[in-house]
Amino acid sequence: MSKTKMTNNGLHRRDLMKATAAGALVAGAGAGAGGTLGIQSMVSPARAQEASAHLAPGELDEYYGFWSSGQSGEMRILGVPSMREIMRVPVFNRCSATGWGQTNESLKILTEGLLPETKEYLAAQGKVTYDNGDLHHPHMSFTDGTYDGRYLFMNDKANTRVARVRCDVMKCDKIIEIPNAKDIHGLRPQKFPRTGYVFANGEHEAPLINDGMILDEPDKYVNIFSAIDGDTMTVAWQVIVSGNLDNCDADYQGKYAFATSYNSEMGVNLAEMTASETDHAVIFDIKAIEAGVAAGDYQELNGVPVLDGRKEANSAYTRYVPIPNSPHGCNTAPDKKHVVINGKLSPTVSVIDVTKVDALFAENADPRSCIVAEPELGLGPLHTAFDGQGNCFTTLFLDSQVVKWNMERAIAAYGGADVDPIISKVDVHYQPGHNSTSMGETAEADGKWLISMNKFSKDRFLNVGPLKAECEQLIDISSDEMKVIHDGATFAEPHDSILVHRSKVNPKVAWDRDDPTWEEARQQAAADGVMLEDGAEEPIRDGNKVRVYMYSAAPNFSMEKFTVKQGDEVTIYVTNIDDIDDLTHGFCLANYGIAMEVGPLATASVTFIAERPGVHWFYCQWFCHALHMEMRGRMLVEPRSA
Ligand code: CUK
Ligand code: CUA
Repeated sequence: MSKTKMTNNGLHRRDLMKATAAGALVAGAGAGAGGTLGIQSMVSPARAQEASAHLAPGELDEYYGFWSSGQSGEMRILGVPSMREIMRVPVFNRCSATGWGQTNESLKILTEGLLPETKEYLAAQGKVTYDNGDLHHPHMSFTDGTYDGRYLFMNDKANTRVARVRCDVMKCDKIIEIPNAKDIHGLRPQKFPRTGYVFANGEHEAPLINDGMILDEPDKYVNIFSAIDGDTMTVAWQVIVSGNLDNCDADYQGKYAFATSYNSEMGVNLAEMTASETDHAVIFDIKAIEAGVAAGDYQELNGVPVLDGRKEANSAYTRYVPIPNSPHGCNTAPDKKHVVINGKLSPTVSVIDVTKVDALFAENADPRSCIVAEPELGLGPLHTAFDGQGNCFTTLFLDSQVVKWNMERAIAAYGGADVDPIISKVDVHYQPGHNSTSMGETAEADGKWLISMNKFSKDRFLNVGPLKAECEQLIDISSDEMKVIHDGATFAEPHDSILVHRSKVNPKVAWDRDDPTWEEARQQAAADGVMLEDGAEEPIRDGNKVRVYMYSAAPNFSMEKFTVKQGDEVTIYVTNIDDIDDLTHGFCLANYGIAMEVGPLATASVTFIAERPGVHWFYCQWFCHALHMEMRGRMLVEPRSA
């Protein structure tokens, strides 16, 4: 029998007293001088915020949530806190609705950044681009430590690409394949002074020149860290590193980038990869690397300066901070001072103080001297988010929990003080990976909401068969007692999200007619003596190439029919001259496998071989008008023999 008295509900009496004392403390703070509010009043601010998550029909969310979709390859936009999915933005996938991957405009973006050897490989498959991707990390561009609403950047782990989405129209405008690296995983933009660089981790190791001359010789494999110029979407420089790079982040000073690195063993199977108890956080000195590039201390490979930052090279470019044990997440705190390295196989997170990083580059420096805290939080810490008030929220994959802990207390405990950094834990369902807080990866973290992105949903939703959705939970973090207030089901498999205050984002309601997206269409039309928004009366023939220019204005296409010959290469340009809010038209050519979205004032085009003779209806596939069903016309294809 324990000496500690138990109360009826099983709580230790001591714990109950502690809870009451904490409650009194918070109530006192909330009520101001002389306040004597009870538990009920202490809880009510949180309940008020909880109520604000339930938006009435027609009410708008306070935050844009930009979501990855993992192996679905797209980016998604949710409203937070309602968790309503508002839009899907195709990026690395093929989209039936918008024609992404089929229109000439999207194919230009999907193909122009591919490496020559990739184009060759794809041509041998009868393809011009990949049609899958694995999009893990969507992050917005920064200016002076906070989101600036210009761009979102995101990685494709499956095919080693990085994409950019324009926030003014929420469409992807650039995709590049990263040479030399293998399988881009962690991705973060530079926070200061601006983006600037987009840092991207090559996760998987391979020979630097991967032409088959080196195969099963893992000791000759390398890993590559890339800095991409976010304005031009070109690779500025790369650094060869030791170990597999996982996640990354940047500081608020513009001096350093950080990456977690597992498999310091450079093993190629599970046993080898997890043999060592210690792996690393790799720190990249941006100025030193730029100076190295300027001084010519690199080899040029595929047009990119590649510097040697391997551990054994002991260069001025990198430092390797020993971290237990296969660390995963890498998160810079809004205090602009601390970077949290999440232990994954270790129950700890390691906190780097960025003001102690300069000293790591001195001769014989202790490589762990930048570590100022290493709290033990629970099993499987993967990612950490922040509230801007000195508190951190770490997902515990194995424990299926999120733990709230205090940075200053963790630092004090590491220094020997008898304090527990852990404030509270909450169960999530189940096995969380990333989490994100409102504005939490910026200096303007506001501590309102936390999303826990859980890998398993199990019993949380109606059973839909063996393949189940993931479960994303909205957590109210406005008080120390974290409260799960919403489950959201999502399809395969969002890894990461950011919550951006709506004041940072201001998309257009219609395209600008001079948008660069359809520059090639504009030039071709000019060469044909046609204005895109006026269309042409008849198809314009140029040998066996036929160009059809039409405009759409609800509920009509400007052509009710056009005639081509079997075997012609036909390009159809559709310009939507409706400039009304939300008046999107589509163009679907039945039994030709063709469909595309044409937004207000946009032009879209598609090219195909008219190999099927006969009558083929084209119709508007975006419900636009009471006479939407009538918005159609005929393509007449004369048979070759005629
Ligand atoms: S990784 Cu997926 S849970 Cu790709 Cu950001 Cu950690
Ligand atoms: Cu235009 Cu439906």
